[in-house]
Amino acid sequence: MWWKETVIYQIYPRSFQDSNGDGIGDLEGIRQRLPYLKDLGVGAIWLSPFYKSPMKDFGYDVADYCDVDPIFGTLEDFDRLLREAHALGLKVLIDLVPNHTSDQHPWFLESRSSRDNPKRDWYIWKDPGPDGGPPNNWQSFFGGPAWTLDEHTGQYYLHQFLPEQPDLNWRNPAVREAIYEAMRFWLRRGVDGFRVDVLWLLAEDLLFRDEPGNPDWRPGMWDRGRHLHLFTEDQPETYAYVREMRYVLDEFSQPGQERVMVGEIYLPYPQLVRYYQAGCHLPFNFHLIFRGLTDWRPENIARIVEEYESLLTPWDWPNWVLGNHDQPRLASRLGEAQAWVAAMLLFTLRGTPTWYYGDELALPNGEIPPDRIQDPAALRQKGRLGEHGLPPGRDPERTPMPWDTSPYAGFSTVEPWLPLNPDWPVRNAAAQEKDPKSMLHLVKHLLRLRQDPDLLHGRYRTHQAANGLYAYFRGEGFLIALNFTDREKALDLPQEGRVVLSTHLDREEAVGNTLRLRPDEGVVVRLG
Ligand code: ISL
Ligand code: CA
Repeated sequence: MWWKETVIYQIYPRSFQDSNGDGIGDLEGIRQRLPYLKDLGVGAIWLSPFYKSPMKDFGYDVADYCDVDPIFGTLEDFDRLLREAHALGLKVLIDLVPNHTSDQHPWFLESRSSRDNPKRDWYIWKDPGPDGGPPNNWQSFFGGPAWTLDEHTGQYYLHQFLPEQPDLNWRNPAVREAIYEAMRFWLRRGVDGFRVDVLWLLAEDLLFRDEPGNPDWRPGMWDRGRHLHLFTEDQPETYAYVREMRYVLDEFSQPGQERVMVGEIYLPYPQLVRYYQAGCHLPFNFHLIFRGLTDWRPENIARIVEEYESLLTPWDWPNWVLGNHDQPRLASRLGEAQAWVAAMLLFTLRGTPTWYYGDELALPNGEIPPDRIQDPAALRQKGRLGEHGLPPGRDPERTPMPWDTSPYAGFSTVEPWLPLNPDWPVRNAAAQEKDPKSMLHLVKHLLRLRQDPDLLHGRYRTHQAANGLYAYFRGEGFLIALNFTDREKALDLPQEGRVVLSTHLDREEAVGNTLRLRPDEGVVVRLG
């Protein structure tokens, strides 16, 4: 099945390629860069939202599910992009944002117009609490209460994100059918599936109970962390909604042409894997991001891999992620040398990897002057969404793709919406293309190598995870050895083999019973 053998490449449309000189990336820009993606060797692209939107959360506030925002182009531009991607053999996934709409969506404008409007029940309205304040203690992801009072009708509406992103009422079958119709609109056009935004937040507790306090919360951490989310996350009803979405996808699926659902789900493994059973093809596994990159040691990474592998049934296909538009850049979290090692890890684990645009250049977090901050989450609460002394907000990981040394790095002809990485004159795709020892070339080599059936489908088995070294087998044919340190290491091999790829891109050679690894080196060994 294609989605088990592909690599998904995430594009943040605002930041990939501007084609009309307004400093903001667009669909036509993405189309022009398809050859780069084909040459890189990825098999699918996922586009973050490009729907009509007031852009309060840069497209995650949708005002029309069935149209393209003029900033990004037109429906014709989308059709052309899809057609050309398909002609190159690239699948296209789009972002579905079903949990909430924009407050400017016609559904919400109707819903808020009066208490007896037929669309009133399309959103979640509640009377004020006994003290006249919000109905309960739920907090939004972006700071402050998850409730905003609508003066005109005297009730509060729920928003897990910005007040400009009211939550739809998923218990209402008419709401569900409306979202499914939007899915069909894009499936008919030919999209290969959806990355579904905040899939684990679709339903909330029907009794609207207060959430219990989080004993680990400290002042300075984000508001959302004040409570344990027993009543706003991963409610049992959600599984039924996931199943219904899967039925919609299956209406349009044929063998070899499955339309797939990739779910954004930040949950512990035992809860995460239940989404497979509900019908989600690939519930995003973010554990490397939130437990791995924060504690980059072989013992820890091996535990993250083994726990996951042990919970999957033969029907569940694994997947791995190292970065996205909500998380600091990989290269800034691990340092460049270990980012290369991490790339080798991601592309040699069992399962479908998702790669974030620019990480193939080891793009670092952008430096955003205070007067250029764009992210609403950063503007509303100090610190970042996830603490750890990380830079404020999500702009640093959303800076424009540096293509070459022409003005504005070939991204645009004017100053881009976010600043370029300061080192763009040397760190850009053209420069790395010319340098056979660049990270770009490492990624290309890895993507070609992983076409081998053992790397695609062979089972995973840990060989060693200690002493700064992580080594594992894939199928019968491969051993991958990763040096997590900046010191030389040696590893005993069970049998002889051949180094077929080093992260240093400078050796291919036979190895005997001892494999020597240089500082920050990862290698793929073909056994036998
Ligand atoms: O980044 C996070 C966890 O480390 C979250 O706070 C993240 O914002 C959340 O998981 C939801 O993300 C998704 O929905 C948001 C949107 O702002 C994000 O960009 C999107 O990925 C609301 O639609
Ligand atoms: Ca543009």
